Amino acid sequence: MLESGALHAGVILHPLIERLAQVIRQGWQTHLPLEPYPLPSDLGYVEGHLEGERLQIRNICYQTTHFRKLHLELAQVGGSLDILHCVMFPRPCYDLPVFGADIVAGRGQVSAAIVDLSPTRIDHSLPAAYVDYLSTHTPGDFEQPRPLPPWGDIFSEFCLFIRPVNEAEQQRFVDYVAHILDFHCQQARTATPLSPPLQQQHHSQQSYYCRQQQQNDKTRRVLERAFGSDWTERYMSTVLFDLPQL
Ligand code: BLA
Repeated sequence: MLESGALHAGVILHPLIERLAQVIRQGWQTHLPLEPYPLPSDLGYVEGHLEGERLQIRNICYQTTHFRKLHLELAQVGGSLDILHCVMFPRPCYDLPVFGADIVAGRGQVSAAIVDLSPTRIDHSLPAAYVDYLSTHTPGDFEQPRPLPPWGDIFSEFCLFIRPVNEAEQQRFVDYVAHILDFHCQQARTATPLSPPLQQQHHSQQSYYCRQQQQNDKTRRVLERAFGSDWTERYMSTVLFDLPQL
């Protein structure tokens, strides 16, 4: 495995993506007892062609006692579009939200940076410790907040979705993600299993989260242009947003 966040030997991604990938991997390695996650063997590193441009994807995946899947994906389309995608899916037997982050950078400009701890409770609430932490560790104002798409009803009231306008905002985004990731890993380490009826509820909320994310047409379109619709459907439903098992 490559040691840096690099996609492939010699391929450099947008600096914000390289920085965040490093923060995420460091956070996982510091706080969580990582075990390998068996990805379909042909989907760890994939390459396709998008309108003549190469689309490369690298997946880094682990599991732990509390997380069914920790997934970091780095992608580059030709020289023009760099993507970081990260989801930490808890096992549905724990009262833990879904950590998710996405960065899309095109031609040096970051168009989207999003991070959230998304509720898995049936009433869409977050555990009190999360509400306390997120209410008291706000990231500050950003110049260009972005509206959520219709499928974004899965996100919490604390979701941060912006177009960072300069280096200072990019760094503030990375620092914020680092803080909430550390907090989340610490919370997870002490989580104890829910009663079976509650596990069932968390299971169905996680399934809803995955079904909604699969409706992101912007992700689907990039993948379809490079790999076709059958491959994209399989990839989105088995690698990006597979439904949890009970
Ligand atoms: C937006 N995601 C996007 C966009 C692209 C991708 C091209 C449009 C950028 C923009 O509107 O500025 C592409 N994202 C990808 C691809 C992958 C990816 C190809 O992850 C993977 C291979 N998306 C997620 C996760 C979240 C997420 C985990 O995968 C949030 C936790 C959010 N991406 C997200 C949102 C948008 C987006 C909310 C904006 C969608 C919109 O405005 O319609």
